Amino acid sequence: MAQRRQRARVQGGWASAPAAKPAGTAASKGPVASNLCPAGTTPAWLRKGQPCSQKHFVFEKPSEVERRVPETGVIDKPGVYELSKAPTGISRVHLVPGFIDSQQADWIFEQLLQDIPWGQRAHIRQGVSFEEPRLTCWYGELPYTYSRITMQPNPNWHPVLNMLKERIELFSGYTFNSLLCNLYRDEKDSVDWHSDHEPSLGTNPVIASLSFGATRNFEMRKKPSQEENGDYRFVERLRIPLDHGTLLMMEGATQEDWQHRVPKEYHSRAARINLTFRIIYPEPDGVWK
Ligand SMILES: O=C(O)CCC(=O)C(=O)O
Repeated sequence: MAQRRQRARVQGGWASAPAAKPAGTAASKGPVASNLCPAGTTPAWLRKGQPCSQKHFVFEKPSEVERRVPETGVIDKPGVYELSKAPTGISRVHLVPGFIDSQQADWIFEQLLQDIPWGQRAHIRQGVSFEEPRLTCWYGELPYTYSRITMQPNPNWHPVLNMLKERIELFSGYTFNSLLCNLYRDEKDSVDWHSDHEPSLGTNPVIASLSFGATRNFEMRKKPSQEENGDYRFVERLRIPLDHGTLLMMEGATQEDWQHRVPKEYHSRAARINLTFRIIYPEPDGVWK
């Protein structure tokens, strides 16, 4: 992909040579008082001594240095990737394509598509209500609040979800108690930039994300430093295509230092299910507000 770049404006302009000072002024005592270009300012293409009736370019230092937009990195091979070490700590993802083999994944996808009680939630932003561009369902003993939506506790785990949770626990060594399911019905469904950093997830949350169905791009961008004042133009970016049966683990400072999204696609896409297993901690009084 061609690299986009932010060009600095080169400041300067076409200027006339300084006009000769009238006789009788202090400057007129100098060696030359004429409309010839002053020594040192004569452009190369003007013959020495040629009247300086033409304008020439006066260069001024650029006000900002050229900054390149870093190229988006792609993670599409199995492995553990350290994304960054700062500011909060190590951010790490672990990509496991084929965690569920494709035949099993086909069957699981169909079961979940049919059996999960999918629903469309609405957000209220600045007094305006709008529906999320995807369907969701929450499982867990505790409620989950994100973007001012509260998903009520739902302890009725589907047996297929229980089986998947156990497989991921065996693989990762973590014990998950909650699950947010997302159904992207087609290319128009998406989730916007966000981090999974709600207080109920604790510090350095571990998220295990399992995908079924159509491949969609999971995009990540590093949060800008304080000096950048929320400007994301020059931050590091990553693209991770998540396909049928792929597991992606996010760990360490990933939620603190990075954001992620699944953008809409321009070309048609079939349905995709994403399961994000999480660990939710109860508040001391047992209720998350
Ligand atoms: O669908 C995905 O891969 C990501 C879902 C997600 O970002 C979330 O549930 O917080």
